[in-house]
Amino acid sequence: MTSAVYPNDFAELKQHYHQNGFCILRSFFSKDDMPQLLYDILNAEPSEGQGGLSKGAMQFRSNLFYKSKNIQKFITQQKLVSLVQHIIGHDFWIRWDQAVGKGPYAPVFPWHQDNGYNELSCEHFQCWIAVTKSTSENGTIVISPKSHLNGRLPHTFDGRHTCYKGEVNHSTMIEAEPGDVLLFSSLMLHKTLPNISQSDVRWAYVLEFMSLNDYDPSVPKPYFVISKDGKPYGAFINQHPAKNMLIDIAFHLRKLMGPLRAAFKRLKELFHLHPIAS
Ligand SMILES: O=C(O)CCC(=O)C(=O)O
Repeated sequence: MTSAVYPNDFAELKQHYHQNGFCILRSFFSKDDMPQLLYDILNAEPSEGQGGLSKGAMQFRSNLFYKSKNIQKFITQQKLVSLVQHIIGHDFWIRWDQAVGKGPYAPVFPWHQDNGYNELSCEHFQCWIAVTKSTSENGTIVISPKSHLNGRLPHTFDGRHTCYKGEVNHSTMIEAEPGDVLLFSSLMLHKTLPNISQSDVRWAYVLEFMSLNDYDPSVPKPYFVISKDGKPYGAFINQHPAKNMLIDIAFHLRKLMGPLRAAFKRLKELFHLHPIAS
């Protein structure tokens, strides 16, 4: 089933987004522009290698905007800025981008919130662009409307993936044509289906926008600003206006806690396996 929402105006779009956690804009980009976008995606040099989340025929190409002028131009175009500012506000930057290709036999990408991956407490705004046709057979996206209202949910690690293993009350599969856009909250539960087609490769390009009032300590400088005062900005800055030393310290402590916890767990296991004789 495909859920379609065609907001008549931006106020309606904003209301729908906040109530349901998403909105869909059909044919937001021209279908004819998508082959060029795919070309730019495939020719951009990822800043984080080929993407640690790649698995089988599912490939991630991340942080493309850092080095590709064509991608920078695409993500700062007026049309996109005008749309997104109605949801986020006039000033926003991009914390992450990733293109995800799913070839035949690509596995499911399990239920998660994007905050489950980055463990941020603030919500950010995901712009999922169907670069190619996205169908139930070739691994399209499935969302759980209104799940963003539950806040950040507990996630567990599954290899390099982070998954939500709890119950998902209802879900909506979004099939899309090239150029369609799904805007959704980073707190929205979503997953992608396995690609069960024989030869179809599905590509989506995901932009993760964040208000300039919010800061992500995991993102190193420089920061690429998309919109300032509601106008396309398209330049890197070295000083993030919301940078906060306390957030930085908390982030680094939390990063340390992971390996420490694992070491304690290992010690506990060893202790139980080899109890000290009294
Ligand atoms: O493969 C996709 O279309 C989206 C992948 C995804 O779930 C994500 O970027 O968070």
